[in-house]
Formats: sequence, C-alpha cells, structure tokens
Amino acid sequence: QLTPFPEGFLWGASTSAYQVEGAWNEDGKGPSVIDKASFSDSITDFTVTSDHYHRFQQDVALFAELGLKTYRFSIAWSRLFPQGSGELNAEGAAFYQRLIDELRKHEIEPLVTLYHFDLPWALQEKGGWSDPATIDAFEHFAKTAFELYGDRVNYWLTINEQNMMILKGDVIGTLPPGTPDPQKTLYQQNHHMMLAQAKAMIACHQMLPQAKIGPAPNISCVYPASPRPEDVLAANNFTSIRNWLYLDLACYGRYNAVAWSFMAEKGYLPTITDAEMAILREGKPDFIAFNYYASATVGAGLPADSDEEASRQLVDQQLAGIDESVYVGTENRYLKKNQFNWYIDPVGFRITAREIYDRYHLPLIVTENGLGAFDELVAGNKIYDDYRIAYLSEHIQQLQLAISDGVDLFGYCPWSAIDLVSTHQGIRKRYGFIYVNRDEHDLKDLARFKKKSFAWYQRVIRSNGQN
Ligand code: BGP
Repeated sequence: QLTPFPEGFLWGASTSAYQVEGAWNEDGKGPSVIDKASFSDSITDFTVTSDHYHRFQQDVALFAELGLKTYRFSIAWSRLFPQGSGELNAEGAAFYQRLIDELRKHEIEPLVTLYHFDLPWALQEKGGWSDPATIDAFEHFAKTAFELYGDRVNYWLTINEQNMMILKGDVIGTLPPGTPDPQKTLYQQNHHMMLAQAKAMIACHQMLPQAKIGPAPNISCVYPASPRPEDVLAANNFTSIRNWLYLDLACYGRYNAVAWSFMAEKGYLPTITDAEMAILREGKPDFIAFNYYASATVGAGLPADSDEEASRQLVDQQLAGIDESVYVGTENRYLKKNQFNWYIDPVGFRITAREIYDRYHLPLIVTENGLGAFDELVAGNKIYDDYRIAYLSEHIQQLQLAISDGVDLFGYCPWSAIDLVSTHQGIRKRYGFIYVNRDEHDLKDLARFKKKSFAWYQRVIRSNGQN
C-alpha cells in the first residue's frame, strides 16, 4: 500500500548563484573562487551563465507556471560582501530582496542556501577555510542574511555539499594548488566549515525562532563490490567517510568513529578543541537536506592475480576522493549510466532516504536530483526530453516508496529549475525544465523555452505526485 505524498509537500526545483545568475562583476559583486578558477576552454565560463540576474522576473513567472511550491537558490556571498566580510554591498543585498519578493508574490516558498561553492576570493587569498577567520566571516554573512531576509524566508541551508568540497578539494573545494599534505589540510578545513555551520544554526535559532535550517550534503548509496566480507567492510568504511562523517558532526556534534580512525591511521586528524566540540554539539539542524544523483560500488583491493582487478576502477564522481589504497571503485553491471557516465539508480535513492532517516530521525528534503543530458533543440523551440522524465519519474516513485516505508520527507527539489552551467561540463550538460537558448561560447538570445519535462512536472505537482 502506497502512502500519498503529504499535504503541503514542497515540490520544488533548485539552482545555485554562480551557475545561473551571471552578472559576475555587476553592482559591486566581488569575485569568488569560481570567478578565479581556470576551467577548460572548451566549456563556457561563469560570467553570463543563464543571465538569471537580469531575467529573474521572467524566470520566476515560469517557475510559478510550473507550479513550484518552493524554489531553492543560493546567495552569492561576494554579492553581499565583496571582500567576504566588512561592509555590506547594498546593491547586491537588494537583488535577493527583489528575488524573494517576486517568489512570495507568486506564493513560492524560498529555500535559501547560504553558501554553494562560491567562497569570496578575498577570503581565499587569506587562506580560505584553512583560516579560522573564515568561520567568523561566514557567521557574520549568515547573520546578515537572516537579518535581511529572515522575515520572508522560513527554510535555510547552510553549506551545499560540504562533503564534495572535501572529497574533491582540488576541484570544487578551496584547497590552494600545491598545498603540502592536502588531505590533512582538507580535514582541517572541514572542521572549520563544520564550526561555521554550527554557528550559523545557533544564530538562526536565536534570531529566527520560526525558521528552520539544515545541512545539504551529497549522499550517495554505497554498495559492496561482492558479498566478500572484505568488500562489505570496505563499502561500510567508505560510507562512513563519504557520508556519515558530515552528518554525524552536523546532527550529533561528534566525529564518526570509523571516519575518525581512518583519519588517525592516515595522519589526517584535524586540530580540535573541547570548546569547538561544544559548539558542534550546540548547533543542531531542524532537518536534513540531501542531494542524490547516483550510487557508488566499492570493494577492498583484490589479490594481484585476480581477473576481477581490471573491472575495478574509479567510475564516477560518487567515488571522488576515494583512497585507492583502502577502497577500489568498481563497475555495477546491474545499473545503466547516463551520457556523462553517472549511474542511474532510483532504488538507491529509496535506500539512501531510509538510511539517513534511520540514523538521524529528522525530517528530510531532497535538494538535488536530476539528469544531466545533451538536450536537442527541435524546430526552433521544442525539447523532447523523455529521458529526463523517465529519470525523474522513477526517482519520484522510489521517493513515494520511501515515504511508505515511514520516512518523514517534506520536499523534493530536482536539479535544476532552469538550464544552467554545469560545474565541469558547461552548458552542454543540461538539467533544467526550462531550456536556455545559448551554446558554450555563443550567447544567442538566451531565450527561455519550456521542455517536455516542464508540462510533465507541472502535472506531477498538480496531482501531488502522480506520474
Ligand atoms: C552538485 C552540485 C551542483 C551541480 C550538480 C550537478 O554536486 O551541488 O552545483 O553542479 O552537482 O553536477 P554537474 O554540474 O557536475 O553535472
């Protein structure tokens, strides 16, 4: 017997500031680490992206037509504070006032991520998350956002995919190139980010008693490569290091024991104090948001003469940061992959939701899930993205099964509301319900076209989950 999606379920969709806004240096915005990063010349940069900064009214009207109950977006920290801290940039602050007003006008609940990969460059120059001063800067930024927007924002997310920033520290994280002892540095940065998050959660509860706040890690379902006990152990270890380390700290204010012993063995332990641990215990989330795209399959290393060895390799981003001396990523022959080599695993989505809920007993919301694909524009303005509909539909069905299993789930925000620039593959890797008419280097007219998935998702929302 299937349990229906709850009344008032937050059907939504997501974006992030640096991937959708453009206007990278307008109205006083300071540069972020994204603006200073070097990406391959073959893909688009982040200067204009989908030009949402100038077209947000049109976009919000489309979101309203889509029927979104909530819209997840992030605040570009360096729009509010071009230097990361110090003086507020009023023009940058005003942009999010207008965006939130527009959403409220259309009765769309804003779901605001404070920080989505785009650390202000001025802070990075001083050491980024290695510098404890960045913790204070984040706390100040968060408090300012609560002050500015708290009367109209009920749901806040602290840091997007902190675990991926650590696991892929040299790519989307803030690890300066050439850092000696990179892993140790990253786990110290992680500790600082955890403190920053805890302080933001404490401040939110003090300043906005009616609001709710939570973390937003990327949680992947991890399978063992075989029933061999060593493989099961390896998968279990990897789950702790990839997933639970972050949520145990966020929810319980303590280090996951398995992850801790891994860090100790490798010499990665951060420096921590009792006072800091007290802050981590005090800062508690009201809910857990998680991003889910795919599962990962890992095993222990095999004997050199094994013929299985060849199939053991790193296969996708879900295995980022994997330590091959400890774990080996493997193919999963039971699953299909998307055009970008990510496994498609709807059942893993149900498993993941159940695991998180069982561990933490907090309400859950999905803040990313979706299919990146090469969309084809047909007859000037049509996009027949049946593959995206299939992906989302299967995932929504598994979500309903998770609810039927007893998981307290209050929202689902696929990635992405509108086409935006993918972090590593440019605009060619599209996720949106709304097509943005541009190529990697040719901005064309940036017109918006509704994809086939738009009408499909509209029906899903209207019927509260029938698809
Ligand atoms: C998540 C990020 C998003 C988005 C998404 C898709 O990790 O939070 O910002 O980029 O993944 O990833 P990609 O753009 O690499 O396909």
